[in-house]
Amino acid sequence: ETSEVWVNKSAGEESLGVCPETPPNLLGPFQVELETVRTLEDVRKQVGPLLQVGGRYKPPDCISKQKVAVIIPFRNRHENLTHWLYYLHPFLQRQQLDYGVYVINQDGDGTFNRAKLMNIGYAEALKEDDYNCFLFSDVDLVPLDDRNLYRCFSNPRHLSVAVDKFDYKLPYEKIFGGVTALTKEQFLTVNGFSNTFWGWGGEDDDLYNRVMLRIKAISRPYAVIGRYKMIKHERDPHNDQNLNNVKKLKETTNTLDQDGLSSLNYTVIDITKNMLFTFITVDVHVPM
Ligand code: UDH
Repeated sequence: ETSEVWVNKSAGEESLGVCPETPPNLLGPFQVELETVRTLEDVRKQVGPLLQVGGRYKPPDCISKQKVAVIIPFRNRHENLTHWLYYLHPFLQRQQLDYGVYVINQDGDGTFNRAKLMNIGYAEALKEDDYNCFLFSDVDLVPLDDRNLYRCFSNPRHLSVAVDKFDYKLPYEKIFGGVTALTKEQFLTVNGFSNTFWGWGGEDDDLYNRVMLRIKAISRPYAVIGRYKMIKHERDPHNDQNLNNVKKLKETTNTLDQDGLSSLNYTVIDITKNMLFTFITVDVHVPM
């Protein structure tokens, strides 16, 4: 009898259907309040019992077609991260996503390199599981409508189209920063991000150039759905605007093949998993 019960259980699991195209329990627009000081303990209470170590989740009642690695570039923004986790775990779960959250923490106080951290997140997540979709998100962007699906589409997707800081409008038509989603195949096709944009600016426009050169189209949600609050923060140290990056943007055609996933090198210093995320500290080899 015992074995029969066991067989039924696993058979039951295997007979789960594919998740519906439109998740059934979305809220649409929801309230986001970022004034309250929150702790990781508050977040743990909020996220529900189904989250697995390392910030992993699978919907209990259906099979997700995509496996999404959420990659967050990070250094010293712990308060932002707590808000992000507080809203995003329930959001991703309402969307019935099979996902993992990877926070890629740049070690030391050398010049920040957002794009290289994204490439590292891609590489490290793939060492853990067969992710087929990569959702890249700044730590300070909290979505305001859960119909904005954190999954991949037939073209590389720009999700953060209507941010409060920019008056809920695109600040310029080609913007491709903030939150983006690319399938594994799309990301490989563009050779990932450039690794050589040090300091603030340009790396997201370079990714846009890569996408336009190789894939020729992007997708976006409607602005009424792609709404965000940006968590207020001071300009970080060691991430000054780098005017050299503007010049580099003219060179994407020539640099795309040599500079990206194909040339990525870094050193993992530490990997720590807690209930809410996988925290990977890396030496990005800041040039002297
Ligand atoms: N980030 C960190 N730590 C840092 C720098 C950047 O975690 O020290 C990450 C974080 O995920 C952040 C993302 O990189 O959301 C983008 O960096 P950013 O916040 O500097 O870029 P953003 O455009 O803000 O959000 C710019 C600072 C405001 C000055 C506006 C001038 N145009």
